[in-house]
Amino acid sequence: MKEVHIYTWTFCPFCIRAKRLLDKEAIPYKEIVIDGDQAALSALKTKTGSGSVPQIFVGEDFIGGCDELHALHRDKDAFNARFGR
Ligand SMILES: N[C@@H](CCC(=O)N[C@@H](CS)C(=O)NCC(=O)O)C(=O)O
Repeated sequence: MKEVHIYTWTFCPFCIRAKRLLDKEAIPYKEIVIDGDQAALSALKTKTGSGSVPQIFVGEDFIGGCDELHALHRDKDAFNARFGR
């Protein structure tokens, strides 16, 4: 399985919800908390086009945020394929 990274703010409900789904699916991930780090958020926006958190990556592939993760999860085969399992 490729390494999963999730960029978050500590008190972001979308981040908590996204992590809950990854936990439920037993997908290990590395969390990068960027509370108050505008430079980090701005760098993410340049890279992905999104200026919100969470931002989820599988390897170098950008999955999206919480909504995209849950939409992907509705198709189990696509979800598992995307996470390489
Ligand atoms: N549709 C996004 C919404 C995420 C979102 O709105 N996150 C808030 C924090 S809880 C945020 O980043 N707000 C700052 C902004 O949108 O500029 C998702 O599903 O991840």
